[in-house]
Amino acid sequence: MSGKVYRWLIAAASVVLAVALGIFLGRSSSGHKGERGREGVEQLVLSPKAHLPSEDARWTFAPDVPLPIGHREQRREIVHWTIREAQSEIAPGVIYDDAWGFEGRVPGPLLRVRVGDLVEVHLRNALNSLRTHNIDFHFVMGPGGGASALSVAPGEEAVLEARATAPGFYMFHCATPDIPMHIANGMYGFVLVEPEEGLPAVGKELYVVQSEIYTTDDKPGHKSFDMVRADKADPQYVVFNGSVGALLKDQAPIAMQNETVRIYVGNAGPNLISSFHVIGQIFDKVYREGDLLSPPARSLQTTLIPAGGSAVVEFTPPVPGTFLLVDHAIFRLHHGAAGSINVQGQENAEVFEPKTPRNMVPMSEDAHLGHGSHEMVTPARAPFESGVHFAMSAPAPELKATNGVTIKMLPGSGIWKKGPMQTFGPKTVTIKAGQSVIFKNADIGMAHSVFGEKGEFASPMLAPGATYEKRFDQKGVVHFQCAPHPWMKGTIIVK
Ligand SMILES: [Cu+2]
Repeated sequence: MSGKVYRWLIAAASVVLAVALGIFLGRSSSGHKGERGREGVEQLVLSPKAHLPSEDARWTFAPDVPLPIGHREQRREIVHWTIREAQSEIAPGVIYDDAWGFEGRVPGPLLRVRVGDLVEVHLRNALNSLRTHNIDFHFVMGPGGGASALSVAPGEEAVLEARATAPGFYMFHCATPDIPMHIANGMYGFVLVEPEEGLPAVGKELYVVQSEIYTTDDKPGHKSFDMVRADKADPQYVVFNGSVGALLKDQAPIAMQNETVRIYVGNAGPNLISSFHVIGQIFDKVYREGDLLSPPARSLQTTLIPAGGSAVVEFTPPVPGTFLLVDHAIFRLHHGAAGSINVQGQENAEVFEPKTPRNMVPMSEDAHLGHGSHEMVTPARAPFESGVHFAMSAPAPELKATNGVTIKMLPGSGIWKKGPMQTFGPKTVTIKAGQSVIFKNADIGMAHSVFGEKGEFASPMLAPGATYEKRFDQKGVVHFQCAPHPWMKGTIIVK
């Protein structure tokens, strides 16, 4: 056989082999798709749009969750939302001037529909908005999740019809350039698409969204968006439901002992991944990443929630108490990442029994957050549980510095509450140029810091008992505050 013929035969054989392989792969991939595909989804038979009964969709603001739907026929669910650019109180006394929100709220609404429903969204942008906005719905199978179809200039309205083709707990957000900025400023919400048979009934459902806020300092008490910090993923605040303390104290949701609590947890980001944990609980079930089709994970302590994603967690508290929601990337506590749930019921010593009188329990490292950092332990144990430990004590006599005055962080400063509260004591001091101020952390079990609001100075984090001294040589007025607790403010007058 000549070399030429030989090469021809090889080429012909290759073609035959490739065709055969292609047929084989084609068959096996179509067979594969038929067996698995989008399991539980591909069987979905869509009722024609024209025949669907219409109704106003059910949606709520956090932390509330719309009532369950359960098994029913497919429907047309009608939503009317308006986007508003507004201000929002992101921490007590701190107003954020770039709060843009669906229905003027951060986080935006939780919409609840059933798989197979047709969602008819009417999106309006308020006339006094300064920017165009839109929505990218993660539950929508279509270009941009509907973003360009729903793009609305100030005063405009747009309408989109989109089918909920798969169950899950989905984020939606504005996707107008600069997209990260629009998300960082609060333009997000969630859609719960129930499976055909609904979800098992539980005692309490909650809607919680974690997010970061990147702020620059403007006028006193006012902050606006800081692109430099956002680009570096260096948030001033990490919060649940839009602001520091949105789920604390009298705003903490109430649940009942032995009744299952289900939390739909969204992570709007825009940068951070959440290590979501509830202190003093084990999750019975976690629908990881909002996957409502696969069997849920069981007995988890902490679950990861991607930025732009979600999880659905359930736990059944056997004893009463206050239970903290945290991101267990735990330094985010310093930035506001804490919420709580108050569980009511009877003590059950078979499950949990403190053997030492609580007021005398030291801040031990075997407490739930055993990271050896006392300020971490405190919020979990004392202030939220009883309120006793932080009963305001009379300020001790001033410590006299040799050449200056002392300002103390008073007990209870780190726990925000409505009404008058102790923070710095005294709040205002007058000194002579060249004198020092000694800041002493006199709080119990909680770290604080202090910095000049115009960047005049900044202390490190001060553990309880620690002091920080700063000399002031220039005449003038210096406003200062605590970094993790922005409601702690004071003034130094240098004469
Ligand atoms: Cu926007």
